Amino acid sequence: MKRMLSGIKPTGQLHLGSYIGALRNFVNFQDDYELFCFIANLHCVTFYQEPQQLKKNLKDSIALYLACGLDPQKCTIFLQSDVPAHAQLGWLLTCQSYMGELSRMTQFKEKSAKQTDGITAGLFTYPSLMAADILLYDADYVPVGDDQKQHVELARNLAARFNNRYGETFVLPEPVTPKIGARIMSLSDPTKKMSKSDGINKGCIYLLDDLNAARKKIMSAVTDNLAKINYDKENQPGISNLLEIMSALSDEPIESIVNRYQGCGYGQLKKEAADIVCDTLAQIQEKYNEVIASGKMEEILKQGAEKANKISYKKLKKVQKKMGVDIF
Ligand code: ATP
Ligand code: LTN
Repeated sequence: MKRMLSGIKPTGQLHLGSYIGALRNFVNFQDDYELFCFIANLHCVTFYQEPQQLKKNLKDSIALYLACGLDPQKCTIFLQSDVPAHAQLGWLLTCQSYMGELSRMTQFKEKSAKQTDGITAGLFTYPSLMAADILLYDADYVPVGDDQKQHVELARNLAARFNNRYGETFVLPEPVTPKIGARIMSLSDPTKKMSKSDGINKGCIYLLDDLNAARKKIMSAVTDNLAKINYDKENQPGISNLLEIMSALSDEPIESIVNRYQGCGYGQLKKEAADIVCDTLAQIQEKYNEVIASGKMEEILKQGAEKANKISYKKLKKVQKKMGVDIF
């Protein structure tokens, strides 16, 4: 069975973009791959996080992993900081990474441009830690949204560089992005990615949003004045985004939705989109409440970390031996 690994970095609450672009696909993959899913809490602290809020976001995202259908019997779920090999290999791979390649990372350029109170070294070296997350487990595939593809490609380059220098050590990973929904756009500005950095903005639907609030966000989504329903990302980004959301959540092909809506108004399309989104949120939220009440999260993470520690420690030792830092 091929191995697959992915992580989510809950610096805020998880939203519809992270669900459609990533989380939902992890659930579909867990039957066919040996899947590792972790919460990237070390990645969260590249800029200041209020500690109590961070704790809450981390707990919520584990509960949401389970609520969305990840099954601890089928996949390994853990917290990154419970597995020390991530930070250890992260350092060794930072030492294989060049300033030039890290400076070219789009996410670094975007996030550092927005940062007003100091850019941390962690924000800069973050992709080397992400490479360690992936390479420790010999993951063949890494399911991510569009914005993370470049980081997975860097992990692949670092793996190849290491193998060349020290001999065959790492599997070269491949990013896997969904055909529909790899980049869900903001409802208030469909030229930008839906993102939790939108805060309480109308552009982002959080998985734990009140259903009425979520419905209002869809009903007030920015569209255009062309008065036709087409999938045309360039000229009709708002309508195309709603079509992608509907198609991803209902599994109905985009063309079929477009055909059903010929001659209809945007209000009708938005209403169906809102119904589909609210149904999805309602199901997730019901399960989320059950998971929180069950009190099982701690044990699930403990078992996940045990398995992850075994695999990753072995890999770390192998790397240290090859590099000559381990002497006996
Ligand atoms: P944000 O930009 O909202 O801060 P992020 O990408 O930094 O989000 P995560 O919550 O860790 O942080 O993202 C988890 C996964 O969801 C990643 O694989 C990412 O590519 C994907 N993802 C995030 N936003 C979107 C989006 N708008 N559309 C599709 N996929 C997304
Ligand atoms: N960088 C990712 C989260 C992340 C990840 C990973 C994803 C950290 N380590 C390893 C896939 C594989 C993000 O910001 N969404």
